[in-house]
Amino acid sequence: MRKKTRYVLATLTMFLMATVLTACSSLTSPYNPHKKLGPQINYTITGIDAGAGIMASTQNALKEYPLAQNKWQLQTSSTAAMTSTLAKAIKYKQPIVVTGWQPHWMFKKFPLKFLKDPKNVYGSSEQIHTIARKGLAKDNPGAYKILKQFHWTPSQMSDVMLQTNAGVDPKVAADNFIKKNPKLYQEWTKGAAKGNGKAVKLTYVAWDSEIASTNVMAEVLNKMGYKTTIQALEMQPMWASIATNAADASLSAWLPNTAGLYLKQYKDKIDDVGPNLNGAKVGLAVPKYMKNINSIEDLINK
Ligand code: PBE
Repeated sequence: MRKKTRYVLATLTMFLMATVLTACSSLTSPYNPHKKLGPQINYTITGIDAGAGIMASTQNALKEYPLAQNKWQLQTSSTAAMTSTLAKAIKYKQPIVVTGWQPHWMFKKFPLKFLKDPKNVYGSSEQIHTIARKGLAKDNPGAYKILKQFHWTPSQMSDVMLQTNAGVDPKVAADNFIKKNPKLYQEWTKGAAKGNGKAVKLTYVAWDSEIASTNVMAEVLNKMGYKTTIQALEMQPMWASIATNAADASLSAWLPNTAGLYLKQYKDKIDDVGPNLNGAKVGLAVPKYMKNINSIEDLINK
């Protein structure tokens, strides 16, 4: 009897060790389409900073699909930590699910695809809007006109982002872009009054996309004779800065979905100038080598 107990214990220990070892090694193994995805990545979606709209949307996705009920969780980190984890995973062809958005250089640098979102939790297409304080149109019509006329494409924005990602100072990258695109500069500034040293204060959230747009706008305004300052803030204070007239404008409003709650909250206190970029997108993304994972529903089913 004792011998038998010892035997059972030994077998159990070996079994446990083997399980732990497989569990550990599977976390660093290449993606295996013949095994369930969840256990291969500890049911974890790699996210970014807690305040981002994409994190709130992903919490909704956890409920709606229902991922949370199936052990899935969202890990908070930062854009920088997320993209570096992503780079490592891709290097070794490992499975990974991230919060992804476009425009962003991650889609240029890595072979990524968005997962289909049949429940439309992330909204179909996003725009980035420019918002201004109420009264800017009246107090500073020249700057307002330029803000209103500022519009560009995801690939133009990516041009600036890729420069800064390669280490170019954002201001220099913005300048390079304006020099390369004189026609755009003309469109944006057409019919607008010169600044003659008039101050403009822009606030932004320090996402790569808004570092790009805000620096370009600041350079454009400065070339037109305005004296522009830019200030990076978290998302909530950024919206508040416009609503309370502490700043003149911001080019950082991802709508209608990502920052939808803020627009709802501040609707009557800000001037929604309109989109500065169409065709933005927000969702969950995986590397293209995860061929059988194409929809958020596959996270549970496959
Ligand atoms: N983003 C980039 C932001 C907006 C811009 C998608 C990470 C967000 O989730 O709020």
